Amino acid sequence: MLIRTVAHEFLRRQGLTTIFGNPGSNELPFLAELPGEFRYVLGLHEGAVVSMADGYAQATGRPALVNLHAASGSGNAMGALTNAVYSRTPLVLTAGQQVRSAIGLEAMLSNVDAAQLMRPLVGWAAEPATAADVPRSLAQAVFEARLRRRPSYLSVPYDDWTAEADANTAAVLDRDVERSAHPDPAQLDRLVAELQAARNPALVLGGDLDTDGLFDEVTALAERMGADTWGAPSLFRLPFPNRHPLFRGVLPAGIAPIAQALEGHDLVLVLGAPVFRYHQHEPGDLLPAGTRLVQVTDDAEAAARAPMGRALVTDPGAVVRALLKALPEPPEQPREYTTPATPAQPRSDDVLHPEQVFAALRDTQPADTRYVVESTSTSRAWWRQIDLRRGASYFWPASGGLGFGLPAAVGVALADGDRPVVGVIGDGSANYGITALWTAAQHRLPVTVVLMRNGTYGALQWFADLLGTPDAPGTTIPGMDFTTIAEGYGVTGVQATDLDHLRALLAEPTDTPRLVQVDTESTRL
Ligand code: TPP
Repeated sequence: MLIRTVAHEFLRRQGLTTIFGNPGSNELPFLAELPGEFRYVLGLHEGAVVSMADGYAQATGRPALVNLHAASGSGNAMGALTNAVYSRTPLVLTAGQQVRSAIGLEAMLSNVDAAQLMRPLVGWAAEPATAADVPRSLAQAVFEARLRRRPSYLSVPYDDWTAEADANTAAVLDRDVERSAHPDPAQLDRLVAELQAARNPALVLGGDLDTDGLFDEVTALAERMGADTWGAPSLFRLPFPNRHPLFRGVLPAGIAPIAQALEGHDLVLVLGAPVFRYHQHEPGDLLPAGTRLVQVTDDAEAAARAPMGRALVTDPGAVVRALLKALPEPPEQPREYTTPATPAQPRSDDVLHPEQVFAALRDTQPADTRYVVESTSTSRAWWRQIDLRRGASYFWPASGGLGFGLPAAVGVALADGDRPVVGVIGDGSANYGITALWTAAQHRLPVTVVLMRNGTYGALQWFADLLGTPDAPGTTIPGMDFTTIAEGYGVTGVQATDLDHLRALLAEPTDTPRLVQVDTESTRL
């Protein structure tokens, strides 16, 4: 199937079969082979095209589709677009672009920076990075226009339309996005019916739920459903007790491993998370064959850009509470938290395995400790050992940009003196936020920084294996002593000499900042 065929079918399913346009050469491949029910309404200047579409959309109460010619046609449309912006008309503007290989050399009719041209007026503008992403981007343009009630704009290189589409590209055909300020009773009834009809539903929970204080309520929901429960990939807050018997872990951040993890589930309910925050490129099917996905989020942009599934854009907390009311209560069962595995051992005696460090934290720190974690290659070890049973216990750099951890640990400690705060910080990461130690010292904050010194950018070494680039430079960082750096900022710095020493250090409560440096084995994610 061609990309064009998928796009036409998507537009047909969305009821966008009337195209208002004024064409040029770049648009012809999109307009070719239009299915019979499409109608093309030709306007003789783009201002008239946009205003016709604006009137049509306002009178039908639905989005309208506009097709413009490259930069010149888009430019001509701008004056008329100002009306659509202030009437909040959901116009979906598409424009033809030169073929990809000709944009950089500015062949005639290249729209040099297409998205930027339109940005002051439209709510969302883009040009897909690859042909395979055209159908999803078109869907995003449609949903953005609907959700924001503002025109959106998509520029498409014309050679994309005749590229071959794969099965993942076609997943967009089944997409739909609905929005309501409060969950609509009909939407809720449908969701409850879907959950009850599902043979083996799964829950995927995102960081937003913890931000919204829903930790206990989503735990009750998982128990009510008896559902296998995952943390969303690239999880920045933990919304569920990680040793709960229903917890299956944090989903890996690759396409193929997510589909593998969700195998056997006919319905996946994603609450308070994007679908999905992938990281490493591990291509594969988006979902197991036959698995349906429903996303509930108040992040309209995340709903609009997802590659698959149905989305309800509404308050996830209200949906959780409504589901708790609607789903029957199962017989009460004692909650038996799972026991962590025995920590892995290091290969040499002069370092600790990260799992030993995390087990030491688990055993020595009070149960209500808050952790800010920026130690990138140790996340598997972390989840294998730690035991977090309360909300607002875990904070992680949500974009993957280092430099959050150490300063955020200081911020968390400043916010609330009632709960102990531990920063778990890699020796690479520490350098991006090290000056926060000075602030901690000045405010005499009772924060503990556990500095994991493995002498490497471990996560990059993991990536080097994945990408087949083992000779890339810049992944080792020997020769740093954070105890003396800490002292320089006025923070007590101690080196843990072995596991017993580390445990003894951590067992001592502190009312001032301290940095505990521990030499660790470089492990893979
Ligand atoms: N610069 C910023 C601001 N953010 C980034 N994510 C990177 C660079 C790339 N990066 C990702 S992980 C990483 C780097 C440099 C290594 C971090 O090393 P460390 O904190 O020691 O953790 P390890 O991977 O060794 O566990």
